[in-house]
Amino acid sequence: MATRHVTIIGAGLAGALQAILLAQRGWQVDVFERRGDPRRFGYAGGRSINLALAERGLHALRQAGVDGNVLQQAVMMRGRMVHPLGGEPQLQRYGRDDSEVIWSINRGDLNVVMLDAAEAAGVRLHFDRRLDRVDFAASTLWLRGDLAEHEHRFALLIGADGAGSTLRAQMLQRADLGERTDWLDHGYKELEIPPGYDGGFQIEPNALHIWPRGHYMCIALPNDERTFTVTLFMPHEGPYPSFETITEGAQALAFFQRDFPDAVPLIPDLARDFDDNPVGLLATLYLERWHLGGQAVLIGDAAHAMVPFHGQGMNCAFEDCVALANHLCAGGDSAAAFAAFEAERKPNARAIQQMALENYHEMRDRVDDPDYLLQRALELQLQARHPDRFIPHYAMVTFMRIPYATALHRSELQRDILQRATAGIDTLDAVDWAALDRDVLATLEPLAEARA
Ligand code: FAD
Ligand code: E0Q
Repeated sequence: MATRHVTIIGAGLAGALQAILLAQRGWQVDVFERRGDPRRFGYAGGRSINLALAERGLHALRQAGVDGNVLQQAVMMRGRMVHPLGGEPQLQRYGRDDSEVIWSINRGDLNVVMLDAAEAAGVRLHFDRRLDRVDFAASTLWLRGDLAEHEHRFALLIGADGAGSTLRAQMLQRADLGERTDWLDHGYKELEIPPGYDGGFQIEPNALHIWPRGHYMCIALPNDERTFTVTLFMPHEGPYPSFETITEGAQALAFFQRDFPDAVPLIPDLARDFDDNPVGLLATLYLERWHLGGQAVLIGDAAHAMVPFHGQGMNCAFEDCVALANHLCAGGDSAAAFAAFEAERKPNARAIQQMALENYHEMRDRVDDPDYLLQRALELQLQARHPDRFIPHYAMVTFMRIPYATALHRSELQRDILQRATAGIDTLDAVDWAALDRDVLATLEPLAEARA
């Protein structure tokens, strides 16, 4: 078959992986990236930002053959270390054992591993090239970079240019994509925990740390250079504490001394980090249509940005890449491939967007609540009793690759079961196991993908 050409906008997480997967299957791939080459100039900003990589994303990296190089630089996270105000931190394991864990990976390191693999697979990477506009009728686009304008003819366009996608804006000028953005009224700020005096991690490395405080929270993920990236999430506006009432480093320090006292000695440059780093915005982006005929399609955040509270945005974007490569290589024309891709992925993106919103409430307000802990303990018991039917919500999202929509549907059924079983009781000793087993068998079909 003749060589097929594709042009990808964005060499971030989704763009780089999509490029590898198509080049490995014989496609000629050009990728245009607004920023400079992170392998030459360091990753944008130079700050260490990390992400949680889970089974969905890891499986996609396996398809591209880069999982080994990525995991080498990752830090295992066994669970959530919850830091209550005035109490001792407690580890809540994510899974049943160390086969059920997630990985903290530096965004820049991950990008560099994938860019190297893309080049090795024959991808042509063009840095300092920002998409400016597209003429779909003439199959031509224009990029800016190095103080000049560059013209490029394309056959197929894939938009992996993130939540603020320029390609999406250009597609919107041609067609109504049914776009809607729901801004979250909370934002975030990143801070850093450096290594201790001995050069080691200052707190437990193999965990995702959370300081839940009701309407706001902090989290910290480990980096392999023995630092942690701390993220404070809180409302933009409104009464103290908010980004409106805490605007500078000195105020942030006083706020941390009040609400996160155990974190203060860990973050020596807290006030300066707070002043230097911007407040990040968070939103959910819904699109009715992800493609323009057979010419252009959106993937990752460009198609379905979500709030970060389930740690699944990148994982979902990586699943998109595998799905799109499969549809494009299935033999039909590109319009059919894009339509099939959208039909497969849109319901699943919607499902994880919803679960991500729900997880914010859970993380900031419920993880240190006795009722929540009772339900988590009961989930584990039910999984042990019915391993093929009852799989905890977190495990379906994080350790399995069943469609997100299936995970959401089963989670809703399970939530009802848990509520029926724990109504009016405060210890597992009081559970009516015979009735509960009947409820599970009647409510949940067996799941073929389940692991005993
Ligand atoms: P991006 O990673 O944003 O990449 C887009 C690329 O396109 C960039 O390189 C950009 O420079 C380039 N670009 C943009 N415009 C143009 C243009 N006009 N021309 C050329 N290039 C352009 N996900 C997880 O799975 N786990 C987590 O733990 C997690 N934590 C998160 C924490 C926070 C605070 C946030 C905000 C997000 C988090 N996410 C997490 C989500 C994750 O960051 C995104 O889902 C992921 O980066 C999406 O990848 P992408 O390739 O679609 O977009
Ligand atoms: C994970 C791993 C930004 C972020 C990333 C995450 C998670 C959370 C809370 C946040 C969800 C969880 N979680 O612990 O349930 O599993 O990625 Cl805030």
